[in-house]
Amino acid sequence: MRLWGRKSSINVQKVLWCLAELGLKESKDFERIDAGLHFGLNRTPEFLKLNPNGLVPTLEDGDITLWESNTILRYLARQHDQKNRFPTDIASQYGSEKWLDWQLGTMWPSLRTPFLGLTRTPEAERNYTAIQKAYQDTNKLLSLLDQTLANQKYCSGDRFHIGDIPLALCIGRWILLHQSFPEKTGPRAELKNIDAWLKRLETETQYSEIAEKELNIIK
Ligand SMILES: N[C@@H](CCC(=O)N[C@@H](CS)C(=O)NCC(=O)O)C(=O)O
Repeated sequence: MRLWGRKSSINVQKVLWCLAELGLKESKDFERIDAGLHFGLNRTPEFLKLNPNGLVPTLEDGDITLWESNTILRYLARQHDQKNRFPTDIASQYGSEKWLDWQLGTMWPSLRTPFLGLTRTPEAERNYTAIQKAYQDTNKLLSLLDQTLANQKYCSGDRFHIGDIPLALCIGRWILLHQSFPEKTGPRAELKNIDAWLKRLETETQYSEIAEKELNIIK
């Protein structure tokens, strides 16, 4: 397998975390090539043949080439989960699917405004009103996940699943954004079930190995 993508990308981190859960190791079980941002490579004709979007992550596995990080997680769980790390019963599987789509279609569109605004946009071009509004909207959205986690340990039941991966990485950014720019984001909602779930991820999964400890700010 060959994974294209820089380690600082949230979407590449999703894939690296999943590979780690499956016990697959860089250099031994898969090769990783730094691509994106200052590493470049992702706009070359060769790369665009693999992924016409010119984005990372992109995964090659034999004849199969995949992009879209959440799809890559689904593929890895289906194709490379030899030790039943992720439950395959229908309720767990589709419980997880639901949150994968929610992360991509609902939560990230809200959180990406403060994330890109505060970490990738030059100060003079930032729209602080939009940044704060979107951060506060994300607070409300995350209370939905918090309610689910009041009754179960993980997003799709009592076992960790691929759906937890994108959620936790986004929530890590949501926490770091508030820590780094509290006056720009406004208050961060106190969501105790999410806090407990993050602690669980730290002790029961590879989360701490992958999670960013500080915001990766590119000016
Ligand atoms: N929906 C895509 C989004 C991929 C994406 O936006 N990737 C970003 C990094 S997180 C990228 O490649 N940006 C261009 C770059 O890094 O040069 C996915 O989930 O994989």
